[in-house]
Amino acid sequence: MDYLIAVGECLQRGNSGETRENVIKALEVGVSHQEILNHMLEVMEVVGRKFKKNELFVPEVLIIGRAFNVALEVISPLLAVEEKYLGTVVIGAVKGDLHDIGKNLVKMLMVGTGVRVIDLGVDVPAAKFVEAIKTYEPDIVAMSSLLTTTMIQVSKTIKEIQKAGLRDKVKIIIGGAPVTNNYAKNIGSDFYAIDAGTAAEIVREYIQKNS
Ligand code: B1M
Repeated sequence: MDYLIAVGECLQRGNSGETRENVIKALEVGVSHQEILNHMLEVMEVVGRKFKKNELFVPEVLIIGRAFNVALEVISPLLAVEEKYLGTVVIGAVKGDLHDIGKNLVKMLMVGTGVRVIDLGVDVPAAKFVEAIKTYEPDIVAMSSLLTTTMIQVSKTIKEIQKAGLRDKVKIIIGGAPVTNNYAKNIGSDFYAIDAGTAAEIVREYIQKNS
């Protein structure tokens, strides 16, 4: 029985219990934790691509993301700190915005690229983003806005990051239904992503080029 292949198959089906079981069995027969993680990340890359092409839908991706996190809990203690993450992303829905389904999808697919994602949650004021940059020193700050009325908060947050002298230290990616590429350019964001798959791809490319 190839437990590594089974990990990938169960993960793709979103079966948390079986994914976890096969991760444990793979470790028992001597597959390295790094090999398991790499395989899981490959699966998440496929998931991201399928989601982008509408071959997978929101509930499926959320279930697969949960299975990924359950399996990651088994592997995490085995990963040395320095090999754990390729980079760090701080993510949140901006002040006044309580929508988190899209943000959580973005987060899950970003985790699937091998980065550490610090999730600040919803209704995140600019000051909290600034504080998080100081604390976690992320490579990228990701902001989600689902309301036309909260788009302005994305711009305000970028200004606050600038005021705090931290703008050069991070790249910024923004998205959410009312946000557009033009808006992103106008307010000085580095990247815009129309959906979670694209956001994860942008992060993957940036981190790979700069790590
Ligand atoms: Co609200 N809501 N909602 N809502 N809600 C919308 C967004 C709305 C379009 C509905 C409508 O009127 N047709 C409308 C916004 C109109 C506008 O401003 N243009 C709206 C409104 C008005 C409101 C309230 C004001 C309603 C009220 O109280 N009068 C209120 C505001 C609350 C607040 O935030 N302060 C409100 C409340 C809520 C609920 C709490 C009930 C609930 C949220 C639950 C939750 O998130 N936990 C809710 C929901 C569920 C929706 C709809 C129905 C679905 C949103 C969703 O999760 N979509 C939505 C209508 C709709 O979209 N059909 C609506 C699925 C999700 C996967 O898509 O979040 O767009 P989405 O994410 C996408 C992309 O946008 C992108 O990737 C994802 C897909 O891959 N993306 C990013 C998102 N973040 C990104 C970040 C990135 C990159 C891409 O980089 C960092």
